[in-house]
Amino acid sequence: MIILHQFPPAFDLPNASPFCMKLELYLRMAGLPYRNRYTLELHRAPKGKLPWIDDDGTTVADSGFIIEYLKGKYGDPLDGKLDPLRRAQGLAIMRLFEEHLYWSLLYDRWIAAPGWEMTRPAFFGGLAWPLRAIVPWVARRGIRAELHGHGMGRHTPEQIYALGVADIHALAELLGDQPYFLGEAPTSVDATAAAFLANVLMVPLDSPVKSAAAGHANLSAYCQRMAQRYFPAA
Ligand SMILES: N[C@@H](CCC(=O)N[C@@H](CS)C(=O)NCC(=O)O)C(=O)O
Repeated sequence: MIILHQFPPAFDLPNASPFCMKLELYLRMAGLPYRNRYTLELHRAPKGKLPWIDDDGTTVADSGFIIEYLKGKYGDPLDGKLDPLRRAQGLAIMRLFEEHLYWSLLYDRWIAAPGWEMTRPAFFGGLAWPLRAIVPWVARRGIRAELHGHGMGRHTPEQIYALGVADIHALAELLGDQPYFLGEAPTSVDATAAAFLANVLMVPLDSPVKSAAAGHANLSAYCQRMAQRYFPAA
């Protein structure tokens, strides 16, 4: 049995971590049975980040490597028939979400004041005093350092939002009027896309990035479609 180690759900989403939600969505899309193990214990994660899996004693970390592992062991019902061009397009779209849009979301949730007012109680409200005062401060300092290291954190707030908004407009064009990002059938890039878009559109935090996404009817409809298909009770 695949055990999925991920953060506990928050914000009425299957997961407030887009990477954790991506992997759970992939497991559902691929029809693979799994059990959730909700955890905050990053020090037990093989790479110090969530998600990771334990598959009957085999541990794999990082959503991308996990999906490659799952494809190798259980087959590839989602991407198996994609031609090289579609595969390349899927990779480029995935990287846009995970390696660029992600950083403006991180800024919005952890550094901008309205986001932090939402994130702090949602992620740390359950901690006992004095951890409730210390842990969020340490975690936020770490995120600030990561944003600085990446480079996104060196921009002004206006520039960070402009970059996120540009990503959203490009993604809306790429989806166009297709039901899924690579056409008529869902593929693994939709696990990334739906997880990230849900984490923009379905979180109670107003921001220029969310407004831009909400302004694209195709992105909102896509998000609803994926939620109804793969998380019908959520
Ligand atoms: N490339 C990784 C990214 C995972 C990731 O960044 N996870 C974040 C949550 S969204 C995390 O665990 N952060 C904790 C930390 O960095 O301390 C993947 O695809 O799994």
